[in-house]
Amino acid sequence: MVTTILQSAVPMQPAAPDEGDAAVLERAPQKIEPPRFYQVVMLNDDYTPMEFVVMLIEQYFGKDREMATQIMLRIHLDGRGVCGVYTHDVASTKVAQVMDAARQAGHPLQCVCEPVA
Ligand code: TYC
Repeated sequence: MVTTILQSAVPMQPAAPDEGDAAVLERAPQKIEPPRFYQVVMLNDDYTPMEFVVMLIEQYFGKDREMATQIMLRIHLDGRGVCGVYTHDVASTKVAQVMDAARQAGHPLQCVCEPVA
């Protein structure tokens, strides 16, 4: 047995706690990216009622009626508008919730999330 031969040829010293077979892994330099944020953008269409869009913006983006109406009008006039800025998880959940609510109500509203530049 290898252990026996080694033990008899070289008297073994008890290993210090951090020696012996222990390997020290050096930490690789980490690239830490700043957290990214995503904006939920609602797109205009010719069929979804204005009142329904205002209601969605109030309900899912926490805006009061006046702000929700301004955002809705911006979307109506410009073709798209930002409803809020969130982490990726939250933004994509809101997109799914808004699209669900629109489909349930039979409207073709489209909503996307995109990284903030
Ligand atoms: N353009 C729609 C209308 O005239 C209103 C609307 C606004 C629809 C915003 C979608 O994301 C939207 N009824």
